[in-house]
Parts: sequence; structure tokens; C-alpha cells
Amino acid sequence: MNDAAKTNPPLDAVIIGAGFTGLYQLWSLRKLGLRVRVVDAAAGVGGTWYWNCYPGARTDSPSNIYQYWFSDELLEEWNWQQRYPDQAESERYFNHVADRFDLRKDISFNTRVDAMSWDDATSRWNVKTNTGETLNTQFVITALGPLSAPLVPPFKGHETFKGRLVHTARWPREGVDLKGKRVGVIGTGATGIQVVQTIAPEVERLTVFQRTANYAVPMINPRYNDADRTAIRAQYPETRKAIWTTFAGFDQQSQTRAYFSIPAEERREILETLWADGTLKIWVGAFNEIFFDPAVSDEISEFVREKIRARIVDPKVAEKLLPKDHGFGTRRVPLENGYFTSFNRPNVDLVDLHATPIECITERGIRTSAGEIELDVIILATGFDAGTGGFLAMDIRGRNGVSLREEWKKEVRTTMGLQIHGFPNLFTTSAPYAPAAAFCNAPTCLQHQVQWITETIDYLRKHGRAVIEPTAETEQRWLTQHDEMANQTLVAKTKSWYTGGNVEGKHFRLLSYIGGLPAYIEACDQVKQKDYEGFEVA
Ligand code: NA7
Repeated sequence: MNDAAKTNPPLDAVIIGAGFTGLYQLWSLRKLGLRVRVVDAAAGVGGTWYWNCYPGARTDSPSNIYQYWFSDELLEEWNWQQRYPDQAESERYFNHVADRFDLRKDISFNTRVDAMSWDDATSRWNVKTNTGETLNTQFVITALGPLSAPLVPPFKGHETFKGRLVHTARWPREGVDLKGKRVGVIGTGATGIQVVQTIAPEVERLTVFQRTANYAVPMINPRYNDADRTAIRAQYPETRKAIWTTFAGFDQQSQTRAYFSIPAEERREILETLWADGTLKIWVGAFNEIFFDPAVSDEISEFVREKIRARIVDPKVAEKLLPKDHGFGTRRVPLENGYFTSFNRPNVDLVDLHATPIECITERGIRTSAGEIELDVIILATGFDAGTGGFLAMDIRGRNGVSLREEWKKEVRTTMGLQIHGFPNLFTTSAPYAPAAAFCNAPTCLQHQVQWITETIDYLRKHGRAVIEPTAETEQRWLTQHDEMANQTLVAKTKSWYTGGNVEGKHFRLLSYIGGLPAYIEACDQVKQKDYEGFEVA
């Protein structure tokens, strides 16, 4: 069948991605009466929670704030089983949402968008998929998630390995049998930490290849009974209000007192209390000065190092596991549940790649400068090309055929992470320069973006307009403001996926708006209140 024969009836909106954002965006646009189609490369809903089915995958945000707020019925009927849902529970939730709101009939699974181009003559997008379809649509909304393009480092000898090599974000749905195997894990970010603590007891030998030592906070993950759920539900009105008013979309306000105005003993008590909470509050619900003030960062980092040190039996191993090259919270802080104590096990080894770098992958395992380590399975917990990778996988052409890939090679630009000059009627979620790109409890920020996009499309329709695009000046203003704020922070100086520092050759620039969610919401509201001043609306 040729392309023309496979062209579908015109749509109002195409949403790329059937994860957290895509499902809500579909529900929202349907309510406006739009004809919508969602496409997703996966065979099911869930996005991140579909793909990342590696052992130990779990949210680091509690379930009471890692959920949808659009339906009171859903909040009432869905019974979270634990504070931090694992991958399977999260995936069940998304399947329930898809069924509950009859979303599947508008979703094409196993369908990837390869390319899309804006047609100036008709003011519409043509979206081409790998199934040979062309979807003609007025609006495109990308709901790719910030972490959807897995990063596979270019190790030499990759293809020669005779065992099994698998990236955590492409973990086989049927699982991988690791029992009694010699397993190597490369990467000690949030993912590597979850994998290591989960598989350490079951594998014969586990070798952890660590490049940068990471901080992590012990997770406390109670199972919920009915009484717990009733108590949590009773808090929902407050929780619902709180998440929009906190710096990073969590439900705990940061301390208002200046860190060093608090006596040392009391500071210590506060840190101990936050630590004992078993959540990320010590990071995003404590002292925002941790992101700006090196002295505050130093003190809190030392507090965390002390906690880590205390849990590791061998002081030499402890020294290797202690992060000393960046401050606590300047990279994403993971929660852990036995990660550090895994290194007390006799079957777990730590390889410090700063001392003995990986030279290549061999037929039998991994060769570092200290020699070859034989392995049956290599697990790449090596992260993602965050924020931009999902976009760059598609050939996106805006006005006059301008290529987003080419534009973003020069400089990654967006307006509030929601639109891009030169790419009309393209709405982006979790794109660079919004809190949703990284520095936020993703569900809070993503739901806000969906609402803004929905209201904007509603505005256009109510005002008889068809096309919206930020001006070049508006975009520049946003970027300048973003950089000014970012450059005051320690986060922007630290190598991580937050800054693109994890991808060779990627521009080093803080990915996420760091002025806090309330300021971001205010900026988005201003645009609406001023009738999209700074945007060309036609
Ligand atoms: P991260 O946080 O980007 O971690 C990736 C890890 O892989 C990190 O330890 C990296 O070391 C390591 N890595 C990457 N490339 C290499 C090479 N070439 N050699 C050795 N080690 C390497 O990804 P995650 O999947 O753990 O987490 C991503 C987000 O998902 C997380 O922040 C949560 O928001 C959920 P490095 O630190 O770069 O030295």
C-alpha cells in the first residue's frame, strides 16, 4: 500500500506517547470534543512504567502524589498497595486508567513516529509512522517523557559479548533469568541502585561498575491497609493544594528559615528527622539553599556521607562508595532499600571505574585496565539522553522545512518547555526548560502542562483561531531568564543528566527550569491572562 492509500481521515490532535502525560492529554482533549489519536511504540500503556520493567523498578515519589488528580472517582476507587509502587503496580494503574476511561480505542500501539512535517499551505502537520501511516492533524502533542531514549555507551567490543547484554529501559517483558549467574551492572544512578539491591541476593556473583559514586536516602516503604488508605484519602484535599505550591511538586514545603540561622544542634536534629522519614524530603522538602550555597551543600553532603559510611563494613569499600565530587542533591537523589549494604555481601564486588576504567567489552565479559572480569549477563543501567533524545529520534520539520535536529544541534531552544519557535501547533511536554524536564515530581508538573496545553487549544477554538507559535523574542526571553536562574545554582555546574553532562558531545546546560513550580505556573498563567502576548496566534 502506498502512503496516500494509507492516509487517514484528518485529526485534530496526535499525541505521541501513552504514558502518564499522553493518557491524561487524550482524556482532556476528548472532553473538548477533539478527534484525537495517540501513538506509542510500546505494546501497552504506561510509558516509563511499561519499558522500565527491570528488577526492582519502583517510583521514588510516594503514590499519594504520583497519580492523576482529574477524577475523584479514580482517586476513590484505586487502592494503592504501598507508599512506593513498584513497576508492576504502576503499570496496573495505567491499565486501569486506560480501561476506566475507555482510552484504548484512540491509541495505536506498536506504532512509532518516525517523522513529521508542518505544511505551511494548510497549517497542519503530517505525522508519519513506522507502520506506513500518515496522520494529518492540526495539533501535535509530544508526551515522550524526559527519559525515553536509552543511552548505550559506545564501549568497544559490544557486539562480541557471547553472554546476554541488556539495557534496563529495554528489559525483556518476559524477564531475564539471573539466578546463579555472574552479572555485571554498569551504572549506579537511581536505576543501577534499584537493580543492584534487588538482584544481589539471587545472583552467583555481582560486579558493580561505578563511575560516579552516588548519594541515596533509605526508603521506608510501608504496605497500605484499608485504614491507611482512608487516612491518606482524607488528606487529598490538602495534598491536591500543596503539590502546586511547593518548589518541586511534592507535598512538603521547604524550610523558611535560613540554614545557618539555625543553631548547629537544631540543624542536626532537623536533618535526622528528615533522614528518618524514608522519603526524598531531605532533598526537596528541606533547605532550598542546598542548591545554591556551597557551605550548606557541604554540611548536608557530609551528613549524608556519614550515614552511608556507617552502613558499610569494609572502610575501603565505603570510601569508594562515598560521593566527593558533587554536593548532595545536585544530581537526582535516589531512594535505596539495601543498596549500600549489598556491598557487605560476599558475592558483590565494586569496581571503581575512576581507578580502573572500562577498556572494552569482550567475548567473555568486561575488560578494565585491571584485567578481564568474566560475566554471563551485562546490565546497562547507563541512563538516558534526557529531555532531547526522544525528540531527536524523530525527523521533525517545522516552518519552511526547518529541521528540529539541525536547530537543536546549534542550540536546544523551547519556550517554557511547551512550544518551540518555528514549529507551530507543536506542544511539548517534559521538554527542556520546564520543571517537568527534570526538577520536579513528574506527575505534578506534567499534569500542569497538559492543563495548559488543553486550555490553549480551547482558547484557540473559542476565538476562531487555528495556529499558535511563540515569537523568537519570547523564546529568547525565556531562555535568558532560565539561564540567569540556572547559573546561580550548583546543579547547573554538576555533570549529570540534568545538565546533559552524561551524553558525550551534548551541550552542557541545565535542562530543567529551576525557579520552582509556583514561579513556572505563574509564568504560564501570565501568558494565558495576557491573551498569549508574545505568541503569534492566527
Ligand atoms: P542516570 O542517573 O543517568 O545514571 C546512569 C549511570 O550510568 C551513572 O552511574 C553513570 O555514571 C553510568 N554511566 C553512564 N555511561 C557510562 C559509561 N560510559 N561508563 C560507566 N558508567 C556509565 O540514569 P538512571 O537510569 O539511573 O536514572 C535516570 C532517572 O530515572 C533517574 O534520575 C530517575 O529520575 C529515574 P556517571 O554518573 O555518568 O559517571
